Amino acid sequence: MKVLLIKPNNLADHIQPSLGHGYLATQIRANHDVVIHDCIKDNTSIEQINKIVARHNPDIIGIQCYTFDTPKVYRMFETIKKAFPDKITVVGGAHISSIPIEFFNQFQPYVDYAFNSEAEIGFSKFLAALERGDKTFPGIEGLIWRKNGQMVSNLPAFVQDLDKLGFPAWDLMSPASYVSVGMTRSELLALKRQAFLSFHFNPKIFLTNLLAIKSFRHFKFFLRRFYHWILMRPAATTA
Ligand code: B12
Repeated sequence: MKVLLIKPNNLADHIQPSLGHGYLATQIRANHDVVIHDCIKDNTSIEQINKIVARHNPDIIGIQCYTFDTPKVYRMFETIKKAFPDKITVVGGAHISSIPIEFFNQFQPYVDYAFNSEAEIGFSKFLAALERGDKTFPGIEGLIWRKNGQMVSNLPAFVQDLDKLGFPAWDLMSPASYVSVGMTRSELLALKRQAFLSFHFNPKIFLTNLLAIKSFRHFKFFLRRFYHWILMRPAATTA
């Protein structure tokens, strides 16, 4: 089966490969084709998502969802399902792990399946069951689905020996491609620190930061740091 894992676009100032997708890909790639698409890195809008789906033509589309992603992810699934009703849609991530049933309910009718909590164990079994045409999903850890109109939620399983998981599938996420958006981890940390210091103490550093801006996205990131600093400032002055 072909699986497309998507990280939704969002305003977070962390632009990094998704560890969750990387670990999932490692578990399933021996038996399935896997593509990981990061909408943050590639700046993919909701309107553009069907082009990505059409380009890769997967059987299954999985989207990672944090709570603050929820409205966007809902619209992404809606857009995809309306254009590709036969494709299987799956959601996972921190939000669904915190309120699994409510969230699955909220995403009807555009999401077919969801995973509660860690999915390394359950997701591989789920794909194997789909391949066999077995829709009873016996004992598939963490799976949430509808059975005869009723919602069914399996208990999640947690990996005991993390070393057995191997490494995330870095080659499918191409960490080097993240450099072009100006957000390596070291740059991010350096920028955070410099931005914080510059607004506090030194207009020269502020200017240096401004001059170092490489792209419009970098500029927007810089503005967000400034905004965060404004939010932090009252607490910092009272401390
Ligand atoms: C490390 C980390 C980060 C790293 C990201 C690491 C990465 N590149 O993936 C950094 C520092 C970049 C980060 C940033 C942010 N984070 Co963070 N982060 C974490 C932390 C500590 C661990 C997450 C992790 O990597 N776990 C290991 C991986 C393997 O697990 P996972 O990503 O959850 O994926 C598993 C399952 O969720 C599931 N799954 C995930 N996606 C999918 C998709 C499908 C289809 C399926 C089937 C399953 C599935 O299977 C995966 C494998 O088991 C968690 C806290 C926690 N203990 O979980 C917070 C956490 C996830 N972060 C959180 C937040 C809020 C953020 C930010 C929004 C912060 C900010 N203000 O900017 C940003 C958003 C970044 C973004 N780009 O979207 C919140 C999310 C809360 C929520 N309810 O949604 C958490 C839970 C912390 C908290 N308690 O508040 N984060």
